[in-house]
Amino acid sequence: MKTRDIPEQATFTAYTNAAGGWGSVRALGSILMQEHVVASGTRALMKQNKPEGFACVSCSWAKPADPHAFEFCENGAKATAWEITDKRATPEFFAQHTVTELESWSDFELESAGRLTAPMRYDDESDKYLPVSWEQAFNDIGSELRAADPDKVVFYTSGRASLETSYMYGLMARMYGTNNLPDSSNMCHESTSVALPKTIGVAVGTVGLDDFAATDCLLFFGHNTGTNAPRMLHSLEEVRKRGVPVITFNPLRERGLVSFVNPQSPLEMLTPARTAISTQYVQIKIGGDTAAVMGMAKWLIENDDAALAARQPRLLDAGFIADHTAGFEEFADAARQADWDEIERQSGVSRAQLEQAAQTYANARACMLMYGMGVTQHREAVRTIHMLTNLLLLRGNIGKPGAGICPIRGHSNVQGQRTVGITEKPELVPKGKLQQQYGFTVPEKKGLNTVEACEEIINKNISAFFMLGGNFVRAIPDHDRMEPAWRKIPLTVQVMTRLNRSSVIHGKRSYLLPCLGRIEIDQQSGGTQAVSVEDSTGRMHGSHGVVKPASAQLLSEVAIVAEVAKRILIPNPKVNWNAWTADYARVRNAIAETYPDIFHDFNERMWTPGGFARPLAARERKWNTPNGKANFITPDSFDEDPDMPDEPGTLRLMTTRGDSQFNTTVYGLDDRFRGVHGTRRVLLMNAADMERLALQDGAFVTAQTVCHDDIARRVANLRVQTYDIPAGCIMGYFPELNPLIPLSHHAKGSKVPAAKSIPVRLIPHRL
Ligand SMILES: Nc1nc2c(c(=O)[nH]1)N[C@H]1C(S)=C(S)[C@@H](COP(=O)(O)OP(=O)(O)OC[C@H]3O[C@@H](n4cnc5c(=O)[nH]c(N)nc54)[C@H](O)[C@@H]3O)O[C@H]1N2
Ligand SMILES: Nc1nc2c(c(=O)[nH]1)N[C@H]1C(S)=C(S)[C@@H](COP(=O)(O)OP(=O)(O)OC[C@H]3O[C@@H](n4cnc5c(=O)[nH]c(N)nc54)[C@H](O)[C@@H]3O)O[C@H]1N2
Ligand SMILES: [Mo]
Repeated sequence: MKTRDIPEQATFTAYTNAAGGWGSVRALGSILMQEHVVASGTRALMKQNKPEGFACVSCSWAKPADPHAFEFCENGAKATAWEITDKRATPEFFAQHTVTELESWSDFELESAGRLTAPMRYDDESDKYLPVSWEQAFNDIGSELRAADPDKVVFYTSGRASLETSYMYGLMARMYGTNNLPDSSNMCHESTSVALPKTIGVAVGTVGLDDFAATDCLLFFGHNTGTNAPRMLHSLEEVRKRGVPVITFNPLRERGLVSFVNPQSPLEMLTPARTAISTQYVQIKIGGDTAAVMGMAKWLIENDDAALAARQPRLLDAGFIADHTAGFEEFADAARQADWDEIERQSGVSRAQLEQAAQTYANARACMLMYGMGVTQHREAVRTIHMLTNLLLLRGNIGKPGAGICPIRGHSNVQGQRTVGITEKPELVPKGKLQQQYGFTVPEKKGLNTVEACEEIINKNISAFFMLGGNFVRAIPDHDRMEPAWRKIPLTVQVMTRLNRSSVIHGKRSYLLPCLGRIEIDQQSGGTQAVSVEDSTGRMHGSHGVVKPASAQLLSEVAIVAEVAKRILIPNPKVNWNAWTADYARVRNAIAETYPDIFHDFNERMWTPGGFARPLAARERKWNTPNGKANFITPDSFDEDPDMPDEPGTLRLMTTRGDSQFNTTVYGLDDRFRGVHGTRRVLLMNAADMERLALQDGAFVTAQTVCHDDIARRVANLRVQTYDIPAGCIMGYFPELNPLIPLSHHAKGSKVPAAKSIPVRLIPHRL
C-alpha cells in the first residue's frame, strides 16, 4: 500500500466498469490484509448490520429487517477493518516520536499507527505524549473545567457516538452551564434541519425502506451513493428491476449511479450483468439545482394550466395542494414568470433535458427524492432544499407510500444525536422535561455551532475544547487560519480511537482519551452492554460489540462521559452517573422518560428487526409548521452563490470524498470509481477550461481562493486532469483542500461551510 502522495506518480484511467462487482471483493480482501485481520475481520463482518450484531460504523443507511447474508458493503467493511485492526499506537510508539515529528506525517500515516491503547497527556518539555492514569487525567480535566467559564468551553461531537453517550454528553454540558454543543452535523445536514421544519414540519427525512417497493420514480441530487452509502445500491437495483425511472442530478457521472453489479449476487458475478441505475443523467453545473428544479416546476405548472383549460387530467395534485399546503399561488406565479434562458444559464442544463425529467416525474404516481452534500454544502443550500420540497408538494409526494424526501445522512448516528439533544439551539431541547427529571434549568443562551466555535477560537475566547470523536481541526474550513488559533486553546481533550491531526495540532494542554469502538465488546459491572443508533430513515437499532477490545485500558464512551460529569458537576441525587455506566439500559430508560413519544419501551423495542420507527408527522400528512400547512417557499433568485466573484477565470471548486476514505480518515490514495490512482492532490477539470488556461494533463497548479477579504488562501502542488465535468466547475478532495474554504463562506441560515462551491483561480507552476 502506497502511503506517500506523490502526484507525479499518479495514474488516471477512465473507469468504465459498474460500481460493485469483483473490484469491490478485491478491495475488501486487501484492506483486511492491510489491517492484519483477515480471520477476525471476516467473522465480524458476518454480524454487521444484523439484528443480533452491530450497526456499521460507516454510513447511516437503513438496516433491513431481513438482512442479506452479507449485509455490508466494501466501504463498511473497510471501516470495520480499520476499527478492529491489530495495529497499536502504544505508549512506546509515543515515546519514539515527538509531536513535532508526528506533525510532518500525513493523515494516512497518523491513523496507520493503529488504535490508541492508553490515556496520554502532552508533555511540553519533551514535546511528547506521555502515559497518564485515567484517574489523573479525569482529575486534571475536571479541575480545569470547574475553573473555566462554561460559556468558553466547547463540547464537540462527531456523529458516531451512540444515543446513550450522546444523551449523557448533552445533559452533562447543559448541567455544567452551556449549550456549546456543535457537532459534525453543523458541517453536513444542518441545512436540512433548518430547511425541512419550515416546509414539512419535520427535521428529518420521511422515506422508509418499505417505500422503495412502492415507488414509481426516484430523483437523486448531489450524492455519491456508490461510495458513500453503497448498501442503498441494493434498494436501487430492486427498484430498477421493476423498471422504475431514476433521474440523477450531479456534475459528475458517479459510477454507482450509472450502473451497478451486485458483488453479493453469485449470478451477477459470474455473468457480469450490470444494472443500469440512472435512466436519465442530468450533468448539472455545481450550484445549478434551484434553477434546474424551477425549470421542472415551470413545465409542470404551465402544462397543468393548459390541461385545466382544456379540461384534461391535471398534472398537479390539486386536491393535496388545496387541502394541505400554503404558498402555492406565489410559487406558481414565480415559476410561470421564470425565464428559460436564465434557468439554462444557471443550471448548465438544456430546457429539453429538464422538460424530459419533468415529464418522467409527472408520469409517476409516487416519487421519492434523495439528496446529499452536493445540496447541503452551498451558500444557498437551505433555499435549494425548499425548492426540492416544492417539487414534491406539487404532486402530493409527501406522506403517501412510495413517496417522500430522503436526506441521506452521513455518520452512522448523526441523526440520532440530534434526536437526543446534541444541539446548540436551546429551543430544540425539552426544557420542561429535563427540569422535571433532573431538577435543573437548561441554560437559555444559544450555544456555538461549528463555524461560531471556530470564530471564537480565532478570537481567543475558548478556554477548553472537548471532542467526543471526530477530527475537528481537519474537518473544518480555513486550516491555515484555524491551526495556529487552535494551538492557543488552553485545553484540548480528545475521546478517540485512532491518532489524527487534531491530536498533533493540539491545545496548550492536551489529553488523548482512548475509547472502545462500537464493534468491541463492552463489559461493565452490570454485564455486557449494548448501545443504539438512529439510521437515515428514522429507525432505532440496538448494537452490541463482537470483538475483543484493542486494549484492556480502553474505557467506553459512556464511562468517559460519566467520569468527566462526576468531576465537573455539583452532585445531583437525580443523576446516578455510576449506575448509568454499570447498565446502559438505565440510560435508555432516562431517554424514554425525556422523549416518550419516540423512545417509549426503548429497551424492549431496540432489537426489533429493521429497527423501530420514530413517529414522523409529515408521513401522516400532519404538518408541524407554524401555520399547520406544508409550505411552498418561493426562491428569491436562482443564483446558488451570490457572493461568487464575477471575475473572469474564476472556477467553482467542489471538495468531495474519494472511494478510499471515511471523511478525514484516509485508507488509501485511490478513488477507483473516478479512475484516480495514487494521489489525492488532483483537480479534475473540463477540457475547455484546461485549454483556456493553457494547461495540459499532468501540469501542476496552485489553487487560490477568490475572496473579498485580504487573507491569502492557497493550496500548491495540485495536478490537473481533464475530466467529464461541466465547464467552470472543478473537483478536488476533502480534507486536503479545506485551507481554501473561508470560514465566512457558509450556508445562509444553517452555517454549513460551503465546501461544494469555492471560488478559485488556478496559477500554473512554472516549469
Ligand atoms: N465510504 C464512505 N462513506 C461515507 C463517508 C465517507 O467519507 N466514506 N462519509 C459519510 C458522511 S459524514 C457523509 S455526510 C456522507 C457524504 O456523502 P455525499 O453526500 O455523497 O458527499 P460527497 O462525497 O461530498 O459527494 C457529494 C456529491 O455531490 C455532487 N455535487 C457537488 N456539488 C453539487 C451540486 O451543486 N449539485 C448537485 N446536484 N450535485 C453536486 C458531487 O459530484 C458528489 O457526487 O457519506 C457518509 N458515508
Ligand atoms: N471540504 C470539505 N470539508 C468537509 C466536508 C466536505 O465534504 N468537504 N464534509 C463535512 C462533513 S459532512 C462531516 S460529517 C465532517 C466530518 O468531521 P468529523 O466527524 O469531525 O471527522 P471524522 O473524519 O469523521 O473523524 C474521524 C476520527 O474519529 C475518531 N473515531 C473513530 N471512531 C470513533 C469512535 O467510535 N469513538 C470516538 N470517540 N472516536 C472515534 C478517530 O480518532 C478518527 O480519527 O467533515 C466536514 N468537512
Ligand atoms: Mo457528514
